[in-house]
Amino acid sequence: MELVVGNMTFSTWSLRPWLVLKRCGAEFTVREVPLYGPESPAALAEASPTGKVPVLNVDGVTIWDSMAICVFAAERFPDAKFWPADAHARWLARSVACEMHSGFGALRNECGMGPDAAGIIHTMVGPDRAPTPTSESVAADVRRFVAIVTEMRARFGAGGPYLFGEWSMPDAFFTPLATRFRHYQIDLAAHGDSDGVAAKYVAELLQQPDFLEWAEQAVTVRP
Ligand SMILES: N[C@@H](CCC(=O)N[C@@H](CS)C(=O)NCC(=O)O)C(=O)O
Repeated sequence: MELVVGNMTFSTWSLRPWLVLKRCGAEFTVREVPLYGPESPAALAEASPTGKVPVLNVDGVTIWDSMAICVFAAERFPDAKFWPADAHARWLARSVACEMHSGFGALRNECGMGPDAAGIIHTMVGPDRAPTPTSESVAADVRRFVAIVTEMRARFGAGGPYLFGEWSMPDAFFTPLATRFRHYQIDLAAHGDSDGVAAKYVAELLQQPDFLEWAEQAVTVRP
């Protein structure tokens, strides 16, 4: 299996399937296609039917889209238990992962990773940006994140430190978001996280051994 990713320092979509494949112990190689360079359009067109990464090359098939790759991994590696065993938790875990996949647009757009209009490159692996005031749309996204974490941790979090207790698919989808909170120094307490549950969860995501491995590879491969 080959996972084709964007720049590991800032390709948030690429991080998710990488975390999932690491988690299940799959053997896979990684090929990094540099984004935003003069050579990028041709390299992306060669690597991916959509011109976007990540894609996974497996059994002669190219799977595109991070969600499709994660669903493939859950199917191919059922012992990894990427979705919670409890049915209610599982339905909600899917809702959370899908909401992250298709939503949180203000956070994505206004707290972006990669080069911004001024040429500053924002990365998932530091250094952090000076805190800046958040727009109302970003604040709404942050409040929504805090609400999800508060509810799911209270209902399903007893078995471990992750969103549904033990590590599951939503944790892969929220890890890039955790890096945005860190990089843009967004204070979750100012967005409804009065008891610190969401901040604790974010810290947990940022210290996952697999994420730390990604971060180390990211700066080694492309400082
Ligand atoms: N929904 C897609 C989004 C993929 C995506 O936007 N990838 C970015 C890199 S993080 C990309 O390939 N950008 C290149 C471009 O748009 O030219 C997924 O989940 O895989």
